[in-house]
Amino acid sequence: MIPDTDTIVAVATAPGLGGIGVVRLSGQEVLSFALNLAGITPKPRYAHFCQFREVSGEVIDEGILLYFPAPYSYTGEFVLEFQGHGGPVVLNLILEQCINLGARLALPGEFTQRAFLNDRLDLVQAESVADLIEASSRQSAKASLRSLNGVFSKRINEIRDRLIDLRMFVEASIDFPEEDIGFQDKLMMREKLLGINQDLEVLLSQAQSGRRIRDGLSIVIAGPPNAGKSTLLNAFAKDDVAIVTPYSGTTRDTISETIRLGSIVLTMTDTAGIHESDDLIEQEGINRAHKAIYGADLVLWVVDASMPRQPEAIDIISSDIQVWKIYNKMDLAAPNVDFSDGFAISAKSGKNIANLQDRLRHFAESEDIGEGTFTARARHIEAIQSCKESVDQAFEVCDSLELFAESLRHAHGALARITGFFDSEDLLGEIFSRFCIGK
Ligand SMILES: Nc1nc2c(ncn2[C@@H]2O[C@H](COP(=O)(O)OP(=O)(O)OP(=O)(O)O)[C@@H](O)[C@H]2O)c(=O)[nH]1
Ligand SMILES: [Mg+2]
Repeated sequence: MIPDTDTIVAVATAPGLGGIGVVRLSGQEVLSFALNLAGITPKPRYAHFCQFREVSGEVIDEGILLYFPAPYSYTGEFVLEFQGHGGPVVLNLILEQCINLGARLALPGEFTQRAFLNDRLDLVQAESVADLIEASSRQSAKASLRSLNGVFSKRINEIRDRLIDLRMFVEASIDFPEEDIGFQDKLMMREKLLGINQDLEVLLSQAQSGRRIRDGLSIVIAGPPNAGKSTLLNAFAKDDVAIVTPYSGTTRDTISETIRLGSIVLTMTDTAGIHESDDLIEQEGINRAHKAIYGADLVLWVVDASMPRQPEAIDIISSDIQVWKIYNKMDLAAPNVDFSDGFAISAKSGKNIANLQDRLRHFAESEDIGEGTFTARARHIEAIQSCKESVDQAFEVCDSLELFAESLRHAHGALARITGFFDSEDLLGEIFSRFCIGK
């Protein structure tokens, strides 16, 4: 793709009132804007205090002018920043002046897209800029910053380099068949592939954890009807978000709420009670409950502690999904009920809810696996999975060099999609259009 090189402009600070507002310009030629608006030719990376003027000479605002010559700027182009007062009218006046002088209003994410096109950032880093801005918890902000600093990209590139290394060997063997590859070579190839496969598995689980940090954990409340699931959601939300009645089968639609526990953000989803039902509406609710459970990071399986023979989660939920058993209505439970395989609460009175929240917070915090943690998106996970599938495929076809080479090529392509090399414009457009304007 050939980068656009026209000069783009946008208000880089958030809309609304603020002490300071920044109008940012990027392009091949920005010095004329400084001359026209501020009457100076700024020194690189020097804070000039000056007045910003309309063409008529009338002063619009005063503030700091900064100039970053290419390639040492955010976009890798020539960048100019007008830092004035943060009112929308003032900032729009500066913006209008820039547009009158020939700049074009930037599209969402266009500054970061240019940084990517000018090799200032790879795609993972560019995405982490948006993730950092949108971070809803301290944990996800820290992890986004690590992605921005290249922690995730470095891991991908290490595996990519080893794939390239193996590809070079295999392609050379195909191109020069007279140098027959022997048993030892094949053994070496398999060993290298095994190493790559193991690293991909680690990367996949780290990326999945990074995805959970970025999106927040998904906690699903499920269980038999009338156990107090909606009451539990309301206790967490500290609000009557879900309808609670004494009747079984009250909840049909899934109801999701964002829950904050200190610096942790969770999405908590209440679902319809799971049981055999002839009611069409209830059946649909139960289908939705199963779907929510399937996508959950953790299921709180709520049962009524005052009722005998409550269904077990294990009969309903696949074993690879984490489940905590919650005995609700402990206030009504017989004195001899054994809660040792779960956690006893009373959602209605709030008893033990604070303890449950503490445990959930610890569970969420355990996602933070230290300095190596980074944020990842569903797109990255799909690409790593697809790379792994091609590597698995390569194992199966390693008797045929051509097929082996082809599988490695696919694996390489899948990894390259993550950092953005060999990518289609469609994908790039899709990613950058989700940014805010001015970034
Ligand atoms: N005594 C007591 N009653 C509770 C407790 N939690 C919920 N209830 C009552 O149990 C009944 C059912 O509560 P819900 O929260 O609607 O139960 P649910 O699991 O969402 O029910 P469905 O949506 O029908 O599956 C209501 O009358 C609640 O007030 C509790 O801890 N103790
Ligand atoms: Mg309910």
